[in-house]
Amino acid sequence: MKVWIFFVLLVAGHAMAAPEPEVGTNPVQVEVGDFDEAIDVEEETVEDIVDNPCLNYHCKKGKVCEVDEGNTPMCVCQDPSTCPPADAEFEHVCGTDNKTYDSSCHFFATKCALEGTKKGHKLHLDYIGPCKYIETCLDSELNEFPLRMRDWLKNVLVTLYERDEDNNLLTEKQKLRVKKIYENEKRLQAGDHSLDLLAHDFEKNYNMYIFPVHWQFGQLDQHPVDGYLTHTELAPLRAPLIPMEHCTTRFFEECDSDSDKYIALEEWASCFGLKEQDVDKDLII
Ligand SMILES: *[C@@H]1O[C@H](CO)[C@@H](O)[C@H](O)[C@H]1NC(C)=O
Ligand SMILES: [Ca+2]
Ligand SMILES: [Ca+2]
Repeated sequence: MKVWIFFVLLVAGHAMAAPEPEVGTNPVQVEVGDFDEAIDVEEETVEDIVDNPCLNYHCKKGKVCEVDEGNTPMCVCQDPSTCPPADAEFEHVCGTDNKTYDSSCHFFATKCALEGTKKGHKLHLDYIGPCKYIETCLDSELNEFPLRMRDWLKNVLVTLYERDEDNNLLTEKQKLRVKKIYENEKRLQAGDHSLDLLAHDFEKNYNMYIFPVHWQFGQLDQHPVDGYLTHTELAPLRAPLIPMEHCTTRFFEECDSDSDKYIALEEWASCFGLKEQDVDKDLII
């Protein structure tokens, strides 16, 4: 799972900017773990002493394991100064406080220190890269966003399908679904299409977009798998996109139409233009 959000991220850089998905050249190489406040991604190293109580003791992002006087492991906030220094600008991240942090490690360590405070609760990783001025998203531009995003999701899936040979990027069930899209001769090939053409294609080939929209939701709905996306779950998609697509924030904000801070599958499907009767949680396979 991790590998594949990673893959999608690599594709993300190009996708919406240039519709031909390409892999491997995007500097935004952020693993999904970088956004995960809920689960730990620390790996054990061979040198770890066997009876180190911190071995296999998992702490969430921003915390590290330490033992207390009774040799009991516990998670404590990481001192940001112990984070590996960032060697490039693309490692910087921008917080929802519009402050640039050297790396996601620095961000989560800082957030941890604010735990329990209102400020800490509100602070999230907003996007990848240093904070910058992001243009206001106009209503007319907001409507363009799902047009390009849908087309992009479809192209990402087709690309994954084409490269799947031995990589197992898609499950067998997913492959069956994508195969139908891939083999459909009416499919709009990836390219730099006008918004009119994208809108026209969505109308004409509506069915080809149903699965990609569900698929992306399933990719993100992981912690926990409950049919709702939290801010953290949405981050792997949202964070690399914001610096390139200035409507990203507004789009996902408005997608939460009942403003409960979660994007339910129904809300997600509806903001991508799917009809209510086509929302099907069994498509998340
Ligand atoms: C966030 O910070 C950037 C860079 O410092 C600045 O250009 C931008 O205007 C700020 N945005 C907001 C909403 O304050
Ligand atoms: Ca969830
Ligand atoms: Ca909601």
